[in-house]
Amino acid sequence: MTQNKSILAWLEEMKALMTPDEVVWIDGSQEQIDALRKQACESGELIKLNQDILPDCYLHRTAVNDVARVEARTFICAREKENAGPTNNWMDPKEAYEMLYGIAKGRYKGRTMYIIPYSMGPVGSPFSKAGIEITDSIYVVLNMEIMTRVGKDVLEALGDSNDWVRGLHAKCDIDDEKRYICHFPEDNTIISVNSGYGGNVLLGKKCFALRIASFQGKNEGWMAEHMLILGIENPQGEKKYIAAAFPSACGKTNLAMLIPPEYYRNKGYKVWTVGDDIAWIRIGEDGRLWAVNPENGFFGVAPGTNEKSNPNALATTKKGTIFTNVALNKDTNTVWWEGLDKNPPVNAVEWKGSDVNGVEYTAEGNKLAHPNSRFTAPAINCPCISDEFNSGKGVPLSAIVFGGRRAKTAPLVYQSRSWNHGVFVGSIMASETTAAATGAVGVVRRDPMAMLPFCGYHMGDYFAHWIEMGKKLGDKAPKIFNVNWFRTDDEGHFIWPGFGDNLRVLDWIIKRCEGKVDANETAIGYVPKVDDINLEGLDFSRDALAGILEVDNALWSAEVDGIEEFYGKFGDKLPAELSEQLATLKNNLK
Ligand code: GTP
Ligand code: SPV
Ligand code: MN
Repeated sequence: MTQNKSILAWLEEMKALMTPDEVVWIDGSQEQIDALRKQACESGELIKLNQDILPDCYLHRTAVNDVARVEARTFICAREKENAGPTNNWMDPKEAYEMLYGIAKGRYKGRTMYIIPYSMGPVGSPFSKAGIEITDSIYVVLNMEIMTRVGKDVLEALGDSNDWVRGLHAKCDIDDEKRYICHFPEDNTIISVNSGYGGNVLLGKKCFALRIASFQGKNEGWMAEHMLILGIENPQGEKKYIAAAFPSACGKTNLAMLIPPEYYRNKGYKVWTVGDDIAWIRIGEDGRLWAVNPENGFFGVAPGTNEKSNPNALATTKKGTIFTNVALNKDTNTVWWEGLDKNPPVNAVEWKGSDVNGVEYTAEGNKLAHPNSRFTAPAINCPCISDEFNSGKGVPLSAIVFGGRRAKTAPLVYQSRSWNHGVFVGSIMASETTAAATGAVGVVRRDPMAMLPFCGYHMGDYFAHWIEMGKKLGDKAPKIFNVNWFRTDDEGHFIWPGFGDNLRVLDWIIKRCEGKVDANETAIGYVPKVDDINLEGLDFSRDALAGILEVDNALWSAEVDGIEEFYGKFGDKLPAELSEQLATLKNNLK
C-alpha cells in the first residue's frame, strides 16, 4: 500500500519479530470494516446489537483484569531519566526495548497482524500527524477506525516522509503482571503489550496524541493538551471558542456537548462540539491560539450518560458505535448502564458476561456496567458537531478553562489575573481520582492541567513551555479560568446542578473575556459577583450560589502546603514564574 521506505523497513522488522501467520493492511474501505465486524462477531469478540434500534452497533467485553488505563505500568522511556521527570515512570530505552521485544516476540504466531495507517487530524492538513499501529486485535482495528482517520489516504499524504509514529500492540495473554505501555519520545515509538483496553491500546489517543505529541509540541512550539474544545454561539450568531482541561471522567465530554438550558435556548444560544478529549493547539497567523481536535470519534464514559445529562452524547451512540463493558439487555438486545434510566433490565448480562436478574443484582448494590465502561462513537454522529470539526486550521480560543472534582476548596469558577497566574492555576489543579484509571477512586491528587498521566516529558519543562507560549502570545493570549462543578454539601450531594446549567458559568467566562462584566478580587483570583451568574429559569438560590463562590482562606492556606510539597518535586526545573505566583498566593492569604 506504500513505497515509504521507513514504513516498509519497520514493518519488515516487526514481522520478523512477531511472526504473524497473516498480514492485513487496513485500507479504510467500508467493505473491509464490514468484513472485520462480521469476523469479530463470529469469534465472539463483538456481539451484534439490535440492528433496528442500534444499527451497526456492537458490544465488547474486555478481560476482567483489563478495564482501565494502568498508570503504574505506563512508562516514558526517554534516554535520560531526567527527561521523563518526577511525575512519570521511567525505563532506560535499551532495557525497555529488550524487555518488551522479549515479551512480544513471536506473539502474532497463529494470528493476523493488522497494519493500521492513521492520521491524527484531518488527512493532509499541515497540522495533522500520521501513525502506523500494528495489532493482533480486531477490536483495536475497529475502534481505531472510529477514533482516527484510517487507510490509504493517510499513506498518500505522508509520501516518503519519516515523520510518523510507530505503534506496536500485542494482546499477548492480557497478563497484568506483564502489561506495559511504553513510550519512546525520541524515537516516535509506542509499545503496548498484554492489554486490550482503550487508552492502553488505541495508540493514536493518549499514547500518541498526548504523550508523544506533548513532547513534539515542546520541541516544535505548540501544545498537545487533555482538553475538550467547544464553541458557544450567541443570539447574534457570533461564535466564541473555549478549551477546557479536566482530568479523566471529570466532565469533558459532557461539557463539550452541552445543551443550553431552556432560557438560553429560547434566546438563541447554541453550543457546538469541536472535541471532547484532546486539543492540539498552535499560534495562528493572527497571533492568537488555535485549537484542533486530532481525533475522529468519542471514547466516552457510558455511566451517567442519559437523556437528561447528555442527550447529544446519547444520540451520538445510536449508530456505528462499539460499547465496551456495558450491560446487555437480553430481551431487546440493547445496552444498559448505571444512570441511563432507572430501569435496569431484568434479563441482563452484566459487564463481565454473567446472566443476572438486573433488578435484583443492582438492588444488591452491584453494578451492571463497569464504572469505566465506554462507547466508541463517530464524531459525525454528534447532533451538535461543529462546522469547524474537519477544518485542519482549528478554532481560535477565547478562554482556557481548568477544572477538577473538589468537594470543597475550589469555587464554582474563578479567573486568573494573568497568563502566568493562569499557568499557576493549571499547575496546582487537584482532583479526586476516578475509575478511568486503575487504583483507588475518590482520592484527591495533584493533576496539573489534567496532564499528570499524559505528559510525555519532564513536567517542570512542560510548565516552562506554557510560560514560554504566553510570552509569544502577549496580549493575544486567551484568558485562563478554573471551574469546579463538584462542590458537595454536608450529605455529599453535588450542590451545583451542572451539565447544561454549566453554560451559565461559561456565559460569565465569555463576558469576562469581552470585558463586559466586573468581578470580585480574592486571594486566588477573580470570582463572579453573585448577581452576575445568570440563574434565570433555574431553581437555585442566590445564597447557595454565594456559598459555592466562596473562597475559604483557611482551606486555601492548607492547600498552599500541598502545593509547596508538590512543587518540591520539580527542583530547579520549576519555573521562577510559578514560585513567584505561589509566593503571591501565600501573601494574599495573610
Ligand atoms: P474521559 O473520557 O475519561 O477523559 O472523561 P470526561 O472528562 O470526558 O468525563 P465525562 O464527561 O465522561 O464525565 C464523567 C462523569 O462525570 C460522568 O459520570 C458524568 O455524568 C459526570 N459529570 C459530567 N459533568 C458533570 C457535571 O456538570 N456535574 C456532575 N455532578 N457530574 C458531571
Ligand atoms: C481518559 O482516561 O482520560 C480517557 C479514556 O479519555 S482513555 O482512552 O482510556 O484514556
Ligand atoms: Mn480523557
